[in-house]
This record gives sequence, C-alpha cells and structure tokens, in this order.
Amino acid sequence: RGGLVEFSNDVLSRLYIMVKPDGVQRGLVGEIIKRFESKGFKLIALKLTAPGKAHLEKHYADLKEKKFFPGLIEYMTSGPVVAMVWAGKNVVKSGRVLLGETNPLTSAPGTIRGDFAIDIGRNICHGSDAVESAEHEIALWFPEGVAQYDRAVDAWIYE
Ligand code: IDP
Ligand code: MG
Repeated sequence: RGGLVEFSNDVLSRLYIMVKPDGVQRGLVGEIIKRFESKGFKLIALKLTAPGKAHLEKHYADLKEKKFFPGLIEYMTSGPVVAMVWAGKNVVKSGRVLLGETNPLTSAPGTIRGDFAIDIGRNICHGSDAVESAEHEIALWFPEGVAQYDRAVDAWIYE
C-alpha cells in the first residue's frame, strides 16, 4: 500500500495543500494538518517556504486574467506558506470537501474555510481542484520529490 501507482479520482491519489500566509500568521498550520491527518490521509511532503512572485504567478497561472490576480499574488507573497502533499483514496475530492468552498462565508461549518475564515481573499488554505492540477502543483512546489513509505495503520483505515 505504500506505492501510489495510479492517479485517478477513485483510487490512491495525491493532493497539494498549502496553508496561505494568513493561515500561517493566524497559527492555523497545526489545525489544518490535524484535519487531514485525523481523516486518515498520509503526509508525504511538508515544508515552510516563501518562494516569491514568479513562482506564485506560475502556481496561479490559470487566473492571470482575473482582476483580483495582482492582489492575489501580493497576498500570497506577504509571508511564508506551508506546502504539503497528502496521499490517499480519493484525496483530491475529499480534500476539497474538508477545505470548503472558495468563499468562506458560504462554506459549511466543519470545513476549514467555513470554520476559520470570512473573506474570499483571505481564505487561509489552498487545495488542488483536480488530480491533474494536483500533480502539476506537486511538481512545481516539490521538485525535490516526495516521500514514499509504508504505514502500518493503513490496514486499519482501508478495507
Ligand atoms: P480555490 O482556491 O477554491 O480553488 P480559485 O477559484 O482557484 O479558488 O481561486 C484561487 C484563489 O484566488 C482563492 O482561493 C482566493 O484566495 C482567490 N480568489 C478567488 N476569487 C477571488 C475574488 O473574487 N476576489 C479575491 N480573491 C479571489
Ligand atoms: Mg483553485
């Protein structure tokens, strides 16, 4: 079970999660990690990093025509972020549910954004929106690669 050989939605897949600068400043790193950890997903990469404008423009390249783009890049470069990769069954879809909607005000209580944020431009945490974008983001943020290890507890999480 340690190897992640398939990357489609219903089987083992990988998700890029990033605590944004406001989440780091507000002391929510542990809380966000805890939710993915206690759900049962496996942490395979983690770092605190502040890569700068060009890197964030690549990360959000699909939004560059939006009028909020300059403000988004300014926000995302306003302090360090915590980048991580989580692995597990259907982790992209499930992770987006844990995260909540883009707008925290309409995110359900119990979700990360629903519980800890108010404004769309300060929504504390990023999560990839698809298996393909997750793989793209993992390559961008972790060119050094991610860990591969077996977890004995997986036998108690997966049937
Ligand atoms: P997502 O983070 O839920 O996937 P996206 O549409 O991919 O949402 O947008 C990326 C990020 O851009 C959002 O998380 C949010 O920080 C920011 N953003 C999106 N829409 C707006 C907006 O209308 N005003 C300000 N910031 C926005
Ligand atoms: Mg997105």
